[in-house]
Amino acid sequence: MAELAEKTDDFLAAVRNVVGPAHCLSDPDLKASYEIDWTRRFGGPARVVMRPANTAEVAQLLATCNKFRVGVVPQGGNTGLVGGSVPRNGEAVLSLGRLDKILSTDPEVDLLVAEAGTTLAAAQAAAANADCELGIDIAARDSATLGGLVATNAGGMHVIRHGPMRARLAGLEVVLADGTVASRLSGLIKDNVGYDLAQLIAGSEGTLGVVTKVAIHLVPLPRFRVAALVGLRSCSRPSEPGDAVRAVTQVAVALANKLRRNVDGIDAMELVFADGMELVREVAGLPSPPDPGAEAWLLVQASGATDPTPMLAEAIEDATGVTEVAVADEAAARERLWAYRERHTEAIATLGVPHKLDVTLPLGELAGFAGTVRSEISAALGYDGRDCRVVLFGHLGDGNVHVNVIGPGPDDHRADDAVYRMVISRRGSISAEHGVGVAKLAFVSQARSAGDLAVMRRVKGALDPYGVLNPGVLLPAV
Ligand code: 2HG
Ligand code: ZN
Repeated sequence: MAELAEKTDDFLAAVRNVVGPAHCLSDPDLKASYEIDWTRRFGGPARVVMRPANTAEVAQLLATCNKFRVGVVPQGGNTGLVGGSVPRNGEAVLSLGRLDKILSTDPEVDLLVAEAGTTLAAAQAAAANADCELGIDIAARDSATLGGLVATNAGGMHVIRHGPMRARLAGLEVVLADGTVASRLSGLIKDNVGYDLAQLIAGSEGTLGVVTKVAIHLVPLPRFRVAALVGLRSCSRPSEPGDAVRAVTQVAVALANKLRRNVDGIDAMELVFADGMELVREVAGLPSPPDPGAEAWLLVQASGATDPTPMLAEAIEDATGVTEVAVADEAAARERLWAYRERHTEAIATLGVPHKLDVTLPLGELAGFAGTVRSEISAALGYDGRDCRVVLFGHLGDGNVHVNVIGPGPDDHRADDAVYRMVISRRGSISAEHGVGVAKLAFVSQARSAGDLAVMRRVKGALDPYGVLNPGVLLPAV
């Protein structure tokens, strides 16, 4: 015991030596905000919170943690929703918040290079100054950081046009568990010399290294951008609970398919349902949407060098199930339409601690899933499910639906398990864009083949032999 205390003292002294006492937080009040995630479902005590100022300090800190065999949880804006960026049991938190400099923005080669703790909003602003954009956007843009977006391979609103974060990634700098710094930031599109470092790290959730710099491909700022919020009704006569949701989801999927075929430059297609709309309007005090009595709304956005409005209007006009439409081409008006979709997360948080089940379904399975997910959750919870609420919304264009379940306690996995089982049986993915974290560990071995998992474990073992990087995240214990 005395030996352990001595070791801990030595470890803390070594950390203080690297970052200075002001950035080595061990006071419980100062550590508190780093120890719990945004949902309040995940978290635990941190041994210490380390706040390095640059790559060299990150490298020294990781070498120290490796030497003392102390687990490290990298943390950016702490907007993760799967428990992957908060400590579980006495790990050291490595906060990247001070690495927040934009290093270059070059419209000639369409490249932005920034430190990993830069917020997405700051990077977006820098890109806009150069008449470009990043091609990636999420509602948590003001807090979420580039390093976290890479580590989780975040998705968001524009995946259908520009792909997830790994598709935006032009290179990175990463620090390995032993303090080795590996860097590839040239941003060249054709650069085939061996393994792709950036792609290996993207989606590795802090288990292979800590991202310290990120290079992102930019896209030119489009001259025209238009958003339309489309009210939808299915006109079905439901006989079973869930039939109405299934029917209107089918209407939305059919409209999305039509838009995809007939409108150039679609950069988002998002779906919200009547219950979520009502909640968001109440919590955020938003005005009536088009057709306030609609069963669902599709928010579609298109952009390009020519005005996409006529093409969009023509495609929507005679589509089945469309009731009323609001169209906005100017930025502030577009934001007002986006608020109905983007403010779902905060509105749901007012109901309690949500279970956030971020899944993808093949588009042909989406309506069936949406129609039955509530009854499957009720069946899994039995009597305990009587006060449970389920809110669905998401990125319809890529089949990514956010199932939010409010009611079960944080450690009650019955609803989660029921939803993941449904997703696997429908050939979907249990982890669409938020990552696996600790929330989905139990399902990783069903979602990946044995060979696939063996590769992941060997890569992990080679880069982090003592298992200090984000222990307990992504890879289930053997
Ligand atoms: C979004 O699409 C985020 O807004 C959060 O991925 C999803 O709150 C959620 O469930
Ligand atoms: Zn999302």
